[in-house]
Amino acid sequence: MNILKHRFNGKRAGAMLYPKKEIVKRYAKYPILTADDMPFTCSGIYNSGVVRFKGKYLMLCRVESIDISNYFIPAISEDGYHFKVSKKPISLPRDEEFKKYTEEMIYDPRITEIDGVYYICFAAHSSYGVRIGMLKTKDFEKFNSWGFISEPDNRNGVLFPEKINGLYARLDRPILPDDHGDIWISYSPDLVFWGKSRCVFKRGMHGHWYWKKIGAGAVPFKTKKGWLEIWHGVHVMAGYQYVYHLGAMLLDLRDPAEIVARAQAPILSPREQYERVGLTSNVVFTSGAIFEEDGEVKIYYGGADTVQCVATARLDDLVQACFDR
Ligand code: BMA
Repeated sequence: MNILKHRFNGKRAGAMLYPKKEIVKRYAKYPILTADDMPFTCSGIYNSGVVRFKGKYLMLCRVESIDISNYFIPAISEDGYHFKVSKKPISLPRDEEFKKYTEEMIYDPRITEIDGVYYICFAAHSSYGVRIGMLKTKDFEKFNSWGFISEPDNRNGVLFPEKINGLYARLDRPILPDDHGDIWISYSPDLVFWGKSRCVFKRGMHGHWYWKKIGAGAVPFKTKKGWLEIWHGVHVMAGYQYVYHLGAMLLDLRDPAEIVARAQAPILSPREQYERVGLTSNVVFTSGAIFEEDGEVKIYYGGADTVQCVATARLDDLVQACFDR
């Protein structure tokens, strides 16, 4: 008992038994894209952004080449499962500001469509720290830099698909001196100037599955019960092994800094070999989901920082999971 108490740091062990029902189902139990599908030699395909585009599924794959350079490569699919990958990465803006703040790497693209314009928030690493950069495109051929919408250090930027109370809104994660942080929200009248920042969700206490790191994942989806956000939470095994899970929560429709309800357990955790073993072991990490009209949700996620996967769920089940106790 003492050992359990220590391990869970006061959390009552065995407080809840979860039913065997699996609400998120992996597609065919195999990644949908791997390094082999890419047009050049690369070490892995990570967490890709995805959006509907001209009636198809458009994925912006985050790919790391063997010299550890990062690229965004578009891929198109008719059904959301079989993707045809472009022959080359997108051409990135060449202006000095863009080069300066992305000199080390770009990653985790999240695509939000607002009025026919696609905004891609991504993490930009440079010697100045990590910031949230934003690209803008209408056709996924020409990409303009929107500039950098955060100071260092901040990432996991995700733009809401519509204005809330007359302002654009985004989730992000300012990074604290301990190298981690919490999920925040900020607002903007023009996507340039951001403020009214509030903390949405803090990391759990030691022993929770999200005690080490948390961050927004997919673009929030509006439901009757709130904005559904699929996010990631991390705990640490054996003192050093990070384990990335996916969670679900509902944010208030009019004041998304308030959590309406949150699933207590992860909705997806590393289980399959390709989620457990890779460039970074034990990672499921989402940067995008597609909400189908029939209530199915396709959750796209990177497995072990090496392969691109998809899993499906019913929207109703995800919402219900937020309320289950
Ligand atoms: C996060 C991001 C993700 C990555 C994950 C696991 O901090 O960098 O791109 O998938 O770590 O390594």
